[in-house]
Amino acid sequence: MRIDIITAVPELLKSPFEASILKRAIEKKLVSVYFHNIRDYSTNSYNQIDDYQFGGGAGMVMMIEPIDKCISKLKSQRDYDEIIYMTPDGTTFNQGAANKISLMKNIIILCGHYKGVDQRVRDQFITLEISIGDYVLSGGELASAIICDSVIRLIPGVLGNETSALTDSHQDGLLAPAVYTRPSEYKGWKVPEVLLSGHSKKIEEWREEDALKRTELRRPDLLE
Ligand code: 6GU
Repeated sequence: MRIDIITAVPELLKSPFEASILKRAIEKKLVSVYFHNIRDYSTNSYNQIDDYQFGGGAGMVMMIEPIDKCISKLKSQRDYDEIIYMTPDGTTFNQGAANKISLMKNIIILCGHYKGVDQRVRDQFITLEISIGDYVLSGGELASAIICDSVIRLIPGVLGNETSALTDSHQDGLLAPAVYTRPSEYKGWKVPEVLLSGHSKKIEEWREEDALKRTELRRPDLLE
């Protein structure tokens, strides 16, 4: 998979890809991530990428021309499955969307800033608009890092144990059950007996029950 990220603030975005699981996925060539600084596509001598909005009002708007130049160049080099715009008024991201994106070959992610981008960018180039929740961030950069993290860890070979992504919270519509490790007793606090029993069918039943109980308690909306 190839991910091209277009941003005005690449510094805000790079470090998550330089450590841990994402770094290893890139090193193993299971994914390639390229950062494109929108300022490099500015067409005037001030490196301007935003301007006042027509009709007046507070906040700058990202101009169409630098974004057009960047997206058009990328599109001339390969086909893209989706051109995604990160915006608080997009469709709320979830595990289902992550699963779907993880199957794609090439995607572009455009990070909005300021008041957002000129509407014509959205009308002409964008195929998918994503929000990560009902709150406002100062830009799409951190949101796009979240999308990339959730998508990249689903690519086969990225996680050491292939099955572990399948047992995540949300992957089957339920929250994940509680987990424990050694010691089996600490300051008198015990691990549930069944997990120490070696009885795999009973353990599986306990986990299913715990997942359901947790979901009812914490996220009843998921069961509707
Ligand atoms: Cl994708 N961008 C911004 N700026 N704020 C957000 C968001 C995205 N998702 C939730 N809040």
